[in-house]
Amino acid sequence: MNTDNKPQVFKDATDFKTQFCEECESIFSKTYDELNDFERYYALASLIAGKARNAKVDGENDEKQVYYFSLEFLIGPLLDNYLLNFGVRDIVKAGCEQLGTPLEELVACEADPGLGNGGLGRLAACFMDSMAALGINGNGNGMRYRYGLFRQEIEGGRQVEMVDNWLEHGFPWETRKNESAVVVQFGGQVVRHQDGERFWFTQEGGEKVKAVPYDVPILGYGAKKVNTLRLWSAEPATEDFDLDAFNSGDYAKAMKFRSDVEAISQILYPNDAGEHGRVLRLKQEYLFVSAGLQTILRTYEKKFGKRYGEKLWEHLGDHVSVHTNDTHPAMCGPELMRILVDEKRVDFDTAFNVARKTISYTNHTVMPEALEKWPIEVFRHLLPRLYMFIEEIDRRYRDTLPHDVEGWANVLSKTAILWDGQVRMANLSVIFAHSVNGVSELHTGILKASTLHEFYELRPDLFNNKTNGISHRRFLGNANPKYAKLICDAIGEGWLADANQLSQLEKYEDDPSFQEEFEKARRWSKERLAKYIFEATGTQLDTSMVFDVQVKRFHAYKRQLLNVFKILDLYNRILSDSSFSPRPTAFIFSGKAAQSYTFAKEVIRLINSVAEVVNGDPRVNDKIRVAFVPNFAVSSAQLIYPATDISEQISWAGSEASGTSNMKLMMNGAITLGTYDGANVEICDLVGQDNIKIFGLRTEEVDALRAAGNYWAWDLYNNDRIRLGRIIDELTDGTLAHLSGNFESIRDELSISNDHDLVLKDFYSYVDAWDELAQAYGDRRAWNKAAIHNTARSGYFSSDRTIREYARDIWHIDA
Ligand code: GLS
Repeated sequence: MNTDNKPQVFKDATDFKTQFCEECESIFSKTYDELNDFERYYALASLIAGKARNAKVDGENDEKQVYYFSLEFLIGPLLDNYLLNFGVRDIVKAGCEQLGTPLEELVACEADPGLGNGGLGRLAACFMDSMAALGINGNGNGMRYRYGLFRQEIEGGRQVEMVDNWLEHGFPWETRKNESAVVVQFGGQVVRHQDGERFWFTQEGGEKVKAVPYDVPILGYGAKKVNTLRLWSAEPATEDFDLDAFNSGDYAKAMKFRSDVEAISQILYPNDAGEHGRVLRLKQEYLFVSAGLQTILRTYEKKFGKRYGEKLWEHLGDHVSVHTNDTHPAMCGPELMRILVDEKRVDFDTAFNVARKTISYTNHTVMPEALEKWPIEVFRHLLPRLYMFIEEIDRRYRDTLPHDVEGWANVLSKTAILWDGQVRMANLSVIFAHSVNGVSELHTGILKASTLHEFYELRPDLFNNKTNGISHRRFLGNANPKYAKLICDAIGEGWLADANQLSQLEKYEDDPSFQEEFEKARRWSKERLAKYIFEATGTQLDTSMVFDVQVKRFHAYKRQLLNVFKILDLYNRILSDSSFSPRPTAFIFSGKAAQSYTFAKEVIRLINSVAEVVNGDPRVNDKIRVAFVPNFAVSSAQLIYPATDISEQISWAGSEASGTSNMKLMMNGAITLGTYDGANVEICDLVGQDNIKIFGLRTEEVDALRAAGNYWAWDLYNNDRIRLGRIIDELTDGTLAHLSGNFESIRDELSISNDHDLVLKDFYSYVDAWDELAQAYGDRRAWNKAAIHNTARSGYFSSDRTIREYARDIWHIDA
């Protein structure tokens, strides 16, 4: 696939081979033939990374700089994507073929940087791709975790967490920038100084940490723009160590300071929409916020100092946008003020207005347990000067909150930053932002109506929706090569730059020869996935079966348990009714559960136990199979999406802010089986009711059910001992115990929480919907038509569209 106006990277395959072989020799001092596949991959990635860095033209324009602050960037492997973006994939493929190693094998050697948990981190990576593709000055600001999210292995059905040493063999895409290191300060005391009328504060003592940036070039499609993802690493600010301890032979003590500091960038917290509160996490948050802002202000001052003179800082928001991805970078507001007031001598009010003009905030969840809070004592101890700003902003906020607001006390209790001994990060984020957005229509509606309702009443103009999007180039162009080629052959390559052009596929939906090619591409992807699953797990899948997929983090609200209940129901019905013959289906799961999230880990164990029972039972295993793919990551996701027929998006309505695997799967031609939740609602609007299967309670019904307080889940159990009741019994009666025991805790959770996640409540509507959808698969022509229709309507979900909206409405730039 070529792109117009691309810089010429390789003239042809011969030129590529020459450069590639030279790179091999310069890095390893060995010839291409002497290298192993990993070394060849490394040399190829280094060659492409070098070209990406060289394509960068610094200071090329005066347009606004966007800084996207995110604790997570789940970038995934870059090589194949950059070949696509440079427009040299075909040349490189041919060259590699001639040299004797297929490109796919080199691509498969790339480590998957686990620098994110799930959707939120991947969204940040898709946004980086789109900003570069659209020519926006988009700078990523995040953390360079020494160890990524754990590597998941399955032992005896259980998730086992292994260290993810993703940097072990080096990361050819990054460059360490010693000269750009900055110092970040923790702890100590605040000291007041006075000189005549003037007074100021400094933070003395405490711990000084050196934040060292590692830059990764972000190459946009067509290679017209190269941006930077800057990831910070923590190091001791001085080489000092405890000399007394060292001299007395206590080396561990002598080095403790170093290891304490390095711990800050050691690990990514494995929480996704939940669990927080560790001091180390707060340190991470402050480190990347402070280091990022110090750098931004330095660059801005250099560039605009002369132009604006005294008024320099008042113009910051005209040239810089700081976007905060969730509450993790919430300290951007007070930290920007701190630097402006303490170091640049800007007055307090001006600094606050500058901060608010510059900063915007995206909320990604309505789960109450995920709205970050820190004990004031912990916060003040670690960040004494920053805390003074927060306290003062909170005091002024309370003072200015109009007393005639209806329910004033309630509004204050919901919106103040400091409350109940805690610093509430979501409120801090809102108070410092000129824009607050949700990530799907439904989610933004919930923010306005409940989560942030009081803020919305006070400042409706702050709120807006930006429905999420995904990189269609990576998740269709790279991930699904056969289908992507078919699309290119039919409608040209324009869709890679402009995803709306996918709508041109509508005229092929019913075309028998296009459908036939579509089926072939799907079959190829299914075989590729089946091979991968067999190698990873030993589970054999028949590619003529429907591939029914649920891949995402494990969380109660996402209801993997409901999916398992459906599989057990099918199992029971096949065994008890010889005339029952469901559409043969392979149920595929993948995803990680946070280490400390016992319930989610038990659901993983349950899936593996069900797989053991079902796959080993010849009475059913030609009708249903179950596979759990370990260690879900961007790379394995790219194998799974293109092979999916049914996309399971079954969170209870009102729980999933948006979801993005729903978009990736529909784009690849999967049919969604989902609730009316998150972005499923918008998928439904776009594809039409005939091309999606919706089931279950709607948000209003869920709210009404919870408000009425008269739902007794166990009535459902008692009323149906044949289907639902039987499944629940099977959790504890030994049916599933062969691998590693029964599942009492799941049963207990269902009963104690009174089915909080509505697994029992939505069970029948879900099973019926699945039955109907799976039966529909039998009409191949109608199915393929719907599948292609899904792809044709998916252009809206390109992150290019999302980023255009952010640019226009929030950052105020043309794109
Ligand atoms: C999440 C939400 O749970 C997802 O629904 C959403 O798609 C994603 C990106 O906006 O953000 N929030 C979160 O904390 N993790 C997520 O994946």
